[in-house]
Amino acid sequence: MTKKCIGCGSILQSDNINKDGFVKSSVIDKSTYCERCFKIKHYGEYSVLDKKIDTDGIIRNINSDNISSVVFLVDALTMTDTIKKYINKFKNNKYILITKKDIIPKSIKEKKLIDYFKNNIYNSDNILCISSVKNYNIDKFVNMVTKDKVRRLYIVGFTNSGKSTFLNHILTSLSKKPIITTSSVPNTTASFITIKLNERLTIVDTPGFIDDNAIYNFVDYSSVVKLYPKKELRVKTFQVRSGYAIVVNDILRIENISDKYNSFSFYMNDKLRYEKIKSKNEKLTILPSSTIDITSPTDVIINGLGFIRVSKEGSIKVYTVDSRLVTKRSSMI
Ligand SMILES: Nc1nc2c(ncn2[C@@H]2O[C@H](COP(=O)(O)OP(=O)(O)OP(=O)(O)O)[C@@H](O)[C@H]2O)c(=O)[nH]1
Ligand SMILES: [Mg+2]
Repeated sequence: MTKKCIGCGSILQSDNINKDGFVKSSVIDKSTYCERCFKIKHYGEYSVLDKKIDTDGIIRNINSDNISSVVFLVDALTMTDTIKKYINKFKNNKYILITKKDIIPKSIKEKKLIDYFKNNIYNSDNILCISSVKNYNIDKFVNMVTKDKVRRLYIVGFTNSGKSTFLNHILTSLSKKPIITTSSVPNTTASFITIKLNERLTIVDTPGFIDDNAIYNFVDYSSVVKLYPKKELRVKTFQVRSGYAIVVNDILRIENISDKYNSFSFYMNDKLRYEKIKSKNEKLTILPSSTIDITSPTDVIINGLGFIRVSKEGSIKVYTVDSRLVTKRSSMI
């Protein structure tokens, strides 16, 4: 009989060490986790899944389950337009959860995030902000789906949006064990993980979608972990005169190339190294760049890092590891 890893959903196997679900044949009978999950859980090792996630297959599968609802999780720090396309692929009854509220500065109120989402990404009455880490609004959401008599709920969304962490917190709140593996590298969950919460409600965790334009495609995984904020971030604001730039670690350079001063507020990990330099200093100019014209307050999103609010009109030049990371939206704040 096939047995699944309770941490990531892979079928346990001893044939190929490089494939998902591997455990040594000597321990396969008594194993509940695959080797990769065991390493992540016990040693914090960032082993990466060697399997391409079949996003279309996942969506087809869920859409064919007509008694189901989906809850789409969105990382509050990386809300981009791409999300819209994915949400629209689901035909089921939908809920939206904006996750990781605990890392967003308290000055950005929940209503602001939700209104922004409704007006710019997807309009729905079923949107909540949550934090699994702070146990914020998790019960409210469970009560909502219980009231709506949802029988099967799929947790979907991009990788790292916090799906498995969220399900673990639901399990904990019901005095069950938080068994699912979570990590800050992409593709932690490998396959569907079905958990019957009670006679009425079954929840299914799913593998996250990969965003081709996110930072984890362009830097190594240990950097992904370091770059992302772990706690409520403190906004760093710089007044930047013409001919000056701000450099962040070895990953980002933003230059004011217009003739007036501008103001850059960084909504990203404040523990990174921020440095104001003159534009003639060539630091990081080796990276690909793009020029952005700003006509009204704009958020420049660096997909997977956070965003920079640029408050004044003018042109800026953004250098980072790949130009595909860079998009803009009218400022949320
Ligand atoms: N600060 C904060 N971090 C969170 C929260 N929820 C999840 N995380 C972190 O986000 C990272 C990704 O979490 P996962 O639960 O593994 O994400 P996932 O959506 O299941 O990812 P895949 O399985 O790859 O699709 C981990 O480092 C979590 O600790 C939250 O509410 N607040
Ligand atoms: Mg997961």
